[in-house]
Formats: sequence, structure tokens, C-alpha cells
Amino acid sequence: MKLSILPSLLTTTLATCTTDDHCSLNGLCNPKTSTCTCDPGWTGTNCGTLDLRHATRGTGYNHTTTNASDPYTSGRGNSSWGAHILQDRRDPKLFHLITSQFAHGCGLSAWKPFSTVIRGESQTGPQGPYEWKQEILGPWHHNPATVWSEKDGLWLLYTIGDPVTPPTSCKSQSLSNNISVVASPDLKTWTVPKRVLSGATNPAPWPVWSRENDTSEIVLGIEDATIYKAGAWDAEYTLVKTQSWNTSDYSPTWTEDPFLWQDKRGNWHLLVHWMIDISENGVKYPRVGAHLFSREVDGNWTFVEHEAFNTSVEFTDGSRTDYYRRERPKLFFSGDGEVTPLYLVSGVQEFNASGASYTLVQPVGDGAEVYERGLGF
Ligand SMILES: *[C@@H]1O[C@H](CO)[C@@H](O)[C@H](O)[C@H]1NC(C)=O
Ligand SMILES: *[C@@H]1O[C@H](CO)[C@@H](O)[C@H](O)[C@H]1NC(C)=O
Ligand SMILES: *[C@@H]1O[C@H](CO)[C@@H](O)[C@H](O)[C@H]1NC(C)=O
Ligand SMILES: *[C@@H]1O[C@H](CO)[C@@H](O)[C@H](O)[C@H]1NC(C)=O
Ligand SMILES: *[C@@H]1O[C@H](CO)[C@@H](O)[C@H](O)[C@H]1NC(C)=O
Ligand SMILES: *[C@@H]1O[C@H](CO)[C@@H](O)[C@H](O)[C@H]1NC(C)=O
Ligand SMILES: *[C@@H]1O[C@H](CO)[C@@H](O)[C@H](O)[C@H]1NC(C)=O
Ligand SMILES: *[C@@H]1O[C@H](CO)[C@@H](O)[C@H](O)[C@H]1NC(C)=O
Ligand SMILES: CC(=O)N[C@H]1CO[C@H](CO)[C@@H](O)[C@@H]1O
Repeated sequence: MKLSILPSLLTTTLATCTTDDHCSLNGLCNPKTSTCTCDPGWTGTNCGTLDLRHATRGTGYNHTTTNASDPYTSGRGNSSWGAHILQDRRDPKLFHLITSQFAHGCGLSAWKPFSTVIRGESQTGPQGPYEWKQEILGPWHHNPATVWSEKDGLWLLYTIGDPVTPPTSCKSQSLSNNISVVASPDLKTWTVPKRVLSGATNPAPWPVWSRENDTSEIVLGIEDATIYKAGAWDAEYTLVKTQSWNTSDYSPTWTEDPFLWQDKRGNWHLLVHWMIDISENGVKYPRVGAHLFSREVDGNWTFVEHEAFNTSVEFTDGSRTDYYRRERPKLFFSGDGEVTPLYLVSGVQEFNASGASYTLVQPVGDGAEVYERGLGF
């Protein structure tokens, strides 16, 4: 009896919670033990760390060693940079990936103006490997974020960029960032781009619709975790939240690449590329992921300065890669209403890669394996 209460007392002295906010709103605070019980996919004393599992080499969208069409340079192939993975609405065993791919083999370093938006497909499950299928938007379009809007019966793809004629060598160009949206019923045929915001980047859309709330409202996060709202995907977007922490470059709360979602309890979350090691040490690794949360989308967001994930990835073959860069975090969730994260998708670059980059898919929690088994993979 006395011994059995010892572990909880020990935990209590290490980390205590009094509200679910101390569990990052990714779990519940147990009032008896003052400890957090994390939702599936989250771990750590404050549930602020992604429960990442071993990735499989050869999966994701990794085509740096291919020959790009009409290459201007070699060694970078069809480099890409982060994606949403999407389950086909008609064929549950077909997965799509929509990513930024750099034309003419120009690689990540010439993303402006060589970035395009392309779609890949996997017949072998959500982890891939994904094969190139379609160019959705030509140069220059970057940063695609694609979500299903149940209310509209449409896929919505938010992106930055405007059509440009790129130079005939892998040269960077200075261009202003403007967000547009295109829509599709099937991920294959798309509407023409409609401007959403000018002078803004890193779109993170989330349709608010749920089984309980038949709304067409869209919440749109952007750079610096600034948040906009629109009554419908093609309506006007208005500012609802700018954050109170220091969003300046080189501050300890410097972030980019937000990914926004609402959980099963109605709380809001952002996973971001956190640039703490650039601020503190002048390098892009290893601490690259932060998690922010709030009970109301326009309310009091909390930024816990603690890593949600880093640049170390373990693989099923027993190997490990410590990446030079890991950015553009996006989660694929279970579709059962639990909003359980099943995969983390990110843009990665290895050390000494000279502009070559690819898109990595890493399973999260026990849910990924269960999901794949359920689909027969
Ligand atoms: C990506 O491709 C490169 C080149 O073929 C290879 O060295 C690397 O291991 C691959 N990474 C993954 C995660 O598959
Ligand atoms: C890429 O192009 C080179 C030169 O044309 C050729 O030798 C090589 O086989 C090609 N590689 C692939 C993967 O197609
Ligand atoms: C590379 O991208 C081009 C489009 O630019 C596409 O035609 C080709 O199939 C892709 N190849 C691979 C192996 O991804
Ligand atoms: C439904 O969503 C709308 C738009 O976000 C919101 O204003 C409204 O309060 C929600 N209704 C309920 C019952 O949650
Ligand atoms: C925000 O961070 C920047 C970079 O570290 C710093 O120069 C600036 O003084 C900070 N601003 C405030 C209000 O703390
Ligand atoms: C915002 O949240 C923080 C952390 O939970 C809390 O300390 C602070 O009092 C809250 N501020 C407001 C205005 O509610
Ligand atoms: C990265 O995170 C994992 C899991 O939290 C941890 O085990 C590992 O030590 C971390 N690696 C680095 C380089 O910080
Ligand atoms: C990158 O290249 C430099 C210089 O060639 C070398 O010293 C370093 O070990 C390399 N780093 C990795 C991680 O391969
Ligand atoms: C092509 C285009 O519409 N570009 C606009 C992007 O947004 C900036 C403002 O930040 C405008 O100046 C550009 O004209």
C-alpha cells in the first residue's frame, strides 16, 4: 500500500498539473495524481512531445537522385519540401501527397521562382513511397496546404505564389508572398487560383465543420501564428489573432511553417518550425518543432519553449539520420473523430546535401500501425 503510492508521489515532485493546460491540451490532468494522461500520439510529462516511431527508408517522396525533366543542374533531382498526405475519398487504399517540387532540378536553394505544386500517389499505404503524378501549379507556387472541406465537398489547396517565367539557370528571384486558394472535388481537376491574402505566407487552413456544427467557416493560420477567419473558403479572410509573444527573428519564440488543427474537445493547436537553435547557437538543428495551444482560436495561446520533435529520425532498419534541416511539419489525423495524429510529414535536408531535399513521412503513436493494418497493408 505504502509502496504503491510511491511512484505517483515521485512523478508529482517531477511534474505536476492542476489543469489540462499543463498537459498542453493534448491530454487530461488527473486530479488525484496531478499528472497528465496523454492522448494517443502525444507523450512526455506535459504531453507536448510527439510520440514518433521508426520511419521506413525508401518511403515518403524522396526523388533527389532522379533526373529532373530539362535539368539546369545535377545532383538535386526532383527535390521537394514537406507535404500533406491525403486519403482518396473513393478508394481508401489510395493515398495522395501534395508537395512543393523544384523545377529543372534546381533544388531547395532556388525555391523562388522554381517551386511548383505537384501531386504524387502511393498504392502501398500512407507512408508511401509516393510517385510523381501531376503538376497542379507551375512556377512559382510554393507551400501547398491541402484540406478536405466536408461542407463544400471539395479539397481546398492554399498556396503562395503567382505565375512567373523563371530564368534559364537555377538563379533565385525576389518575389512577394501572396496566398491563394484552389479547389477540387477529386485532387485532379482544380479551379483557377483565387487570392486570399497579399503580403502573407505559410498558409495553415482548417475547416471548422464538424458533425455537430454544420458551418462553412475556415480558420487560416499564417506566419508568426497569426490567425484569420472566413465565413467560407472563397469569402473574405479577416484577422482574428496576432500573438503576444515576441515573433521577431532571433527571439526565443521565433517560428515559421505553422500547421493548425482543432482537436476532438474543440481546443486549438499549432505545430510549428521553431528556430530556437538558430537564435541560440546559429545552427538549424536539432530542436526544430514547437507545439502551441489555446482553448479559443482567438484566445490566449500558450507557447511552451520545449521541443515537440527534433531532427533525429530512427529507421526500421536500425539506422538513424540526424538531419541538417527538418521543417514544414504537418500531421495526418485519424478520420474517426478522435483527431489522433498518425503521421508527421516534414521537409528534410541531410548534411552537405547542396540543395537536395525530400519529404519524410514518420509514423506517430500506436495508431499508425493499427490504421495500416485496418486498410490491409
Ligand atoms: C532518400 O534518398 C537518398 C538518396 O537515394 C538516400 O540516401 C536516403 O537514405 C533516402 N532517405 C530516406 C528516408 O528514405
Ligand atoms: C540520368 O541522366 C544521365 C545522363 O543522361 C543518365 O546516364 C542516367 O542513366 C540517368 N539516370 C536516371 C535515373 O534516369
Ligand atoms: C520528376 O518530375 C517530373 C516533372 O517535373 C516528372 O515528369 C517525373 O516523372 C518525375 N520523376 C520522378 C522519378 O519523380
Ligand atoms: C459553429 O461554428 C461557428 C463558426 O465557427 C461558431 O460561430 C459557432 O459558435 C459554432 N456553433 C457551435 C454550436 O459550436
Ligand atoms: C524580440 O526579440 C528580438 C530578437 O531577440 C529582440 O531584439 C527584441 O528586443 C525583442 N523584443 C521584445 C519586445 O522583447
Ligand atoms: C494565458 O495563459 C497563461 C498560461 O496558461 C496564463 O498564465 C495567463 O494568465 C493567461 N492569460 C490570460 C489573459 O488569460
Ligand atoms: C530527439 O528526440 C528524441 C525523442 O524525444 C530523443 O530521444 C533524442 O535524444 C533527441 N535527439 C536530439 C539530438 O536532441
Ligand atoms: C560535411 O562536409 C564537411 C566538409 O566536407 C565534413 O567535414 C563534414 O563531416 C560533413 N558532415 C556530415 C554530417 O557528413
Ligand atoms: C502578383 C501580385 O498580386 N502580387 C502582389 C502580392 O502582394 C504584394 C503586397 O504585399 C503586392 O504588392 C503584389 O502586387
